[in-house]
Amino acid sequence: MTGPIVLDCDPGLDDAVALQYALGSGRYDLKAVTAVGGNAPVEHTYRNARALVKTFGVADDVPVYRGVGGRLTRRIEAAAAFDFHGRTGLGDETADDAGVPEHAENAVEALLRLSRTYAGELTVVATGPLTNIAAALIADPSFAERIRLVFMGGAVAEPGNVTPTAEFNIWHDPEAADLVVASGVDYTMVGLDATHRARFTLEHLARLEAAGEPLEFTVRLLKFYFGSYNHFHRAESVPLHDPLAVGAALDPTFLDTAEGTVFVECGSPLTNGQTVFLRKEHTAGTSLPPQLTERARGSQGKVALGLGPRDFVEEFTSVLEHWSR
Ligand SMILES: [Ca+2]
Repeated sequence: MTGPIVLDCDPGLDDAVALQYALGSGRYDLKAVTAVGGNAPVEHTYRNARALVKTFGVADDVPVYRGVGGRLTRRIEAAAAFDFHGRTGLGDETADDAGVPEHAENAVEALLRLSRTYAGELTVVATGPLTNIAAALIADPSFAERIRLVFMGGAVAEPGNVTPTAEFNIWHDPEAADLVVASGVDYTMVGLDATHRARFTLEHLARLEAAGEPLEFTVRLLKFYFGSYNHFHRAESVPLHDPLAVGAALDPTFLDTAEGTVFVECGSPLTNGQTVFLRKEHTAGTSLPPQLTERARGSQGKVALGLGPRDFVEEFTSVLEHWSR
């Protein structure tokens, strides 16, 4: 069982099944879902998140908070991923959020409050751009000392998925991401080096289809995801980006990680949003400028460089196969 946890997400097809996985496993003490703009603008992701807790039967148990909207990064045009995640952000689904409570408290306020209630225990799993997390750190830098952060995003040796060097979540708000990894927060970056290897295949999908009615919604989401992925990347299987980050928050053996420092490129039109990883053991010998070397000494985290010994895709499929609400 995890300690208290918040899912900060931008649903988003893989955010949706990541949430369902967390609920289905029964091992996540989910205190809240916070919505952030990314795959779709925050108006959509907030509605989608509320529709998802309703669909998954936890609308009375798991409050959903709206992100602050906008991004720290103002230099480049906001870009949602409607072409990949569909017109609502959830494929062709109509997000039915009727009756799900709305809260005056926003996502940043909720994150800060929960970080105080569960100081030193709270895990935040971020599966969208890091805008909400950065906004919480700006409002209260000591937020960094009270939480553990596991985020899906970035790439080290793997090419990017939105530009040749940048992964979508980081590229969408690079300044936010850089602020977060420089904040001193205890973080684990689950980027494309790991998620591109967590491949959910048509055989896995067939197992969920065999479960029938309880998984019809999930199977529709995953089929849309397969369709988008095949259209854009010519692949016959899909990476479980966001679910893997949720899985790793509970069991780090899903990942192969290394310790070190992440820097986010925020100045180059070519490599904007690229994550640059300096391994801990290379910190002393680096020829980076002194201010970056100093930062490397002061803010280190874990970065997934591949998959670990435990098979996450099997775990994910097996949890969802047994889904019932
Ligand atoms: Ca996401």
